[in-house]
Amino acid sequence: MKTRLSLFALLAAATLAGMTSPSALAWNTLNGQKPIVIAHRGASGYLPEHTLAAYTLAIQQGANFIEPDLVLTKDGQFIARHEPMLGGTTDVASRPEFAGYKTTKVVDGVATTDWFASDFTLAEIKQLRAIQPRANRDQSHNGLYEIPTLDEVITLAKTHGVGIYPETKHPTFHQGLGLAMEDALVARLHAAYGNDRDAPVFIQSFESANLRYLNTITNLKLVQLIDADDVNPDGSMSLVDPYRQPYDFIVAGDPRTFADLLTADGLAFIAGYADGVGPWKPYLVKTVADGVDRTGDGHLTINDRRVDGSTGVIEAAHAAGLEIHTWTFRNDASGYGFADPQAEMEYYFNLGVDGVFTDFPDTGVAALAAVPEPGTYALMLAGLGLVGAMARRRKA
Ligand SMILES: [Ca+2]
Ligand SMILES: [Ca+2]
Repeated sequence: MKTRLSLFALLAAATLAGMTSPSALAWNTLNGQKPIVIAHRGASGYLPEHTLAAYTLAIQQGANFIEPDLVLTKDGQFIARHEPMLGGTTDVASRPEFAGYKTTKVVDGVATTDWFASDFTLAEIKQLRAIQPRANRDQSHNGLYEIPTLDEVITLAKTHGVGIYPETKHPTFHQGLGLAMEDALVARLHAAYGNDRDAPVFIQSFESANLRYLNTITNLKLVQLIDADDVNPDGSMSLVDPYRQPYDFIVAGDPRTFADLLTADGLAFIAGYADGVGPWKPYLVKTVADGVDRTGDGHLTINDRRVDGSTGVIEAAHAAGLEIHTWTFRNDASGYGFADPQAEMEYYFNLGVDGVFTDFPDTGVAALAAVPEPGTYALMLAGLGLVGAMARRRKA
């Protein structure tokens, strides 16, 4: 008995001295820090996306970062919208005064007929109200909220002490309209946060050239997003235009696909200008077809595949010195192989991602809380060691 107690004390001492695996004492992330929960377009699962109301709810739910996607108005003002088109997320279609603004533009090679933010002044944008774009989500807040500017989002984030994670949307498209995003964005962010790598700011983009340019004008952290068109029935990634490669690569004649950017060479390229990489989540987790009908609908589809650990992308990104933030986690549409959206995020946290984008920040926060804090085991052993030592002392 005495020997066993001493063993506990020894183990505890060894653990505290860091002699055991460092992974038991720190998060499995790039720098051993706790992962972050990024509110994707705000708490967009609950309220119309990219509104101050949706961002505020995300902050109340415990998100570490709020995400404004950015497009430019005719008068060069940044507003938070997922697309340069306004038809899907605002009430513009029901505003006869703006009927004449409906037009066709080519966005990343695709002819698109809609109302475009770049044809509206900020004053006109402020007359619109946000709507919930997903039919399966709560429509009762439609028509209540304005479209926020970047400055309004920054003020909100700084007031509440959370970070911001702005995305430059379609920079090549904007450039073609004579609306360059990068210098203006950096000027705004430096004014608010300073030119500081440790500021609570990540700038993200699906394009590469604009991030490479940003790297020459700011120390703020940059993240290369990695897209795909779909996942094939065999679990492999489907790469079809315009989701096949960064649009600036198409313009420049660079043949590399998004998948190519996740190879060792691709990650080394990204590490030359960015601090992190943001792949769509199916790039990160292996799935296996094992004949089990997990959805119980009598058919075997990609949704029935069993998840089987890391594809190696997380480890390769970390080896290249890159943080890895993945997307998008949704309570009303969990990913292949997962029925429970919280369990899905826990799985990714356990694999070592540095952050997750979710429309439901409360579920993200719950998932993170459900993953055992590193060091818990060491503290438990230390506690047992202490109890053992006290027991021995009483006996003596
Ligand atoms: Ca985004
Ligand atoms: Ca099934």
